[in-house]
Amino acid sequence: MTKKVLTIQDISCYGSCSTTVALPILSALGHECVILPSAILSTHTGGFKDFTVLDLTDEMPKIIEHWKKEGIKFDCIYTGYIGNKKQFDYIIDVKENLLNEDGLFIVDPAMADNGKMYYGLGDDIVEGMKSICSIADYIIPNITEACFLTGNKYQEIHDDMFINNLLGDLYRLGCKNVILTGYQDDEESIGAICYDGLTKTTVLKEKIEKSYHGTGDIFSSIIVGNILNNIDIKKNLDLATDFIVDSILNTIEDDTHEYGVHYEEILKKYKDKDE
Ligand code: PXL
Repeated sequence: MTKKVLTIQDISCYGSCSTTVALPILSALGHECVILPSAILSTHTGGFKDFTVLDLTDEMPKIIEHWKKEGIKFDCIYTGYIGNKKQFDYIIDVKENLLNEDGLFIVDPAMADNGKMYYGLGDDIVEGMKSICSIADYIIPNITEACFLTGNKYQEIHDDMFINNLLGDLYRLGCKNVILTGYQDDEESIGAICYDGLTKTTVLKEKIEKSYHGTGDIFSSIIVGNILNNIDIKKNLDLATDFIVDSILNTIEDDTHEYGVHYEEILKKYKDKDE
């Protein structure tokens, strides 16, 4: 059955990330994707100079009030990049008032990578992300975001003690499940781990020495779509990590596309396999 998913994140008009990837991926996985844009940017903030930003903080409560009057409800709310701390209160309002009783609240605290916060984001965004992680059914941080959320020191290679501390600290924020991405137990492999407070489910793939913007947003969109399709977590992690590896391999020869990945042909193959 088609589920109604609300995604709350920015629209980066050019750049293959956030809302512009969530929409096609969630609909390809069979869901109605509704959007609440947090801002409109000419491009994402990584690797472009002089991008434009229209902050939509003041528009958000008006949209939410209209939906309340219309009696609109969602089966899932999935949040990503948020550039203004005031928006966390609106997100909590939407979660409390517009999510069906058995609906899922999923947070990708998209705010950092490679040991650093994204351009222009500071401690207030970390605090806001912590507040929504504490009430989430799933959170999907990468290693850098996980370190900012928990105060652990960032490192590139992750032994068992580092990972177990990180997973425990993330879980203690209050969420029900953690899906940690960018896990590297050595130089050659990379993957993701799901932790539900009891069990760890891990998927590792061969590492490709190239990374692109937007892959975290693509990964999360697939994970969200497949949670709603009741795909078990091991298979979900496996499909999502393979999807990212295939998208990177499909982009690596094109040096005009450094700002994101060519995932569209991979999505088409994924759908064709499904039918
Ligand atoms: O892909 C994450 C992302 C989303 N939105 C904006 C960004 C970034 C990463 O840099 O700048 C605006």
